[in-house]
Amino acid sequence: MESTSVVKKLALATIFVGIILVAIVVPMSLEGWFNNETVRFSIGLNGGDVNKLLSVCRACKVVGEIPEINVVVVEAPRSMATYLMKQPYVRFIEEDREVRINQEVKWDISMIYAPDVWNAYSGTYGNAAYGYYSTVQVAVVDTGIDYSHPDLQGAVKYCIVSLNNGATFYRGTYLYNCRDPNGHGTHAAGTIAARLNGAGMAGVAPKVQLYAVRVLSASGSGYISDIARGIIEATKGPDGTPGISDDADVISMSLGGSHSTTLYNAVRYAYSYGVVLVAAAGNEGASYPSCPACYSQVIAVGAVDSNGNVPSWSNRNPDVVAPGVNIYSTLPGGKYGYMSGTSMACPHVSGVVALIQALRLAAGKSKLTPSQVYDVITGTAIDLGYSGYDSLYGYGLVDAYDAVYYALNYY
Ligand SMILES: [Ca+2]
Ligand SMILES: [Ca+2]
Ligand SMILES: [Ca+2]
Repeated sequence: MESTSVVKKLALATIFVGIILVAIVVPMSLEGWFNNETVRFSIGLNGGDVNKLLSVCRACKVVGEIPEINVVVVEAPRSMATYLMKQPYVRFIEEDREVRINQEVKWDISMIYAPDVWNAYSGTYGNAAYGYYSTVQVAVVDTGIDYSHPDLQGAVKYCIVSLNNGATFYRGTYLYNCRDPNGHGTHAAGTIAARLNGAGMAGVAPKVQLYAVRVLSASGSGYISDIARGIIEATKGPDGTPGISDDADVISMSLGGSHSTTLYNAVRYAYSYGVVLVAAAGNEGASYPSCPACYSQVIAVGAVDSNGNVPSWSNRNPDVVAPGVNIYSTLPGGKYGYMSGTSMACPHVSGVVALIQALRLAAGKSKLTPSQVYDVITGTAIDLGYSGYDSLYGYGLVDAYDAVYYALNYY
């Protein structure tokens, strides 16, 4: 009898214990089920006694200490935080989160002080500090633009196509016709206009509007007549008439070749309507820029690397230099990549011109003329190499902040 009674009592005890265990274990294990990852905590201690902490938390692992402020860094299951906070010697407990620097703004954009323009003027002039103004547009005369790239969302407003001596011609808002089968134009467009959206990279003028002018083929070559036609159509803008606010304000040309009277006349046409022309100095290591950068109406841009050195291939005697070695920018298909050349230097200056004109208009002033823009860009460039103008750097490294400051305050 006694033995059965003991067995019954044991059985009852087991059930009782079992219930208690269920009552205690289930909520803990449920909490663990949902929230059992190991995280890092910074724990402020009153007495500085780490051993007391470890004695009540066997799952805790000390990974660091800051004795000067009485803090230990501990790895423990997230669910331990509430329990540890109740200990009398714990002052505070917080997760030791990972801090990332904002890597969206790359060295080349910082090197020309574009972020200083955004920061200095966005409070007063809003989006114009990022290159947006309703009537400011940059035409990228190139291989087209991947207008659907996540970092170029909404940037491209208008499309001009002239290929094979105009045999393929289009102007309008069906942007698919200006898609970029090469990558060169998308890369240049990103340096001008890639969005400041927390991902990828950012351009010099990360809210500016673009006109895609597709005059170079998938292989990256094109006829002079097509480039000339692209320049003229960009000057006219969507309404087909030059001299109206829908005209391109800047024409960015990351291309070059020998002199052509047709090309020169197209440049003079755009210049006469107040369009600022910017072009790559060329990559032949030649003594003078290729054309259209060779013309006095065009700002010729040579390349520098991140140390401010001019590579051997950058054509000499540019007007200014800008970053053009290992430049990270957008590529078709939502991609990114590095490219080098004066083709990459040129769009930096085009972006700066867009910032100048957008901020001039936002400040209630008129746009600067092309010759005024030339004076501002060259006059505020950071002198490098031999003092004053020299054949390597021209007038120096373009400085977006000083250029904008000068354009707003001295004209
Ligand atoms: Ca971005
Ligand atoms: Ca027009
Ligand atoms: Ca110099």
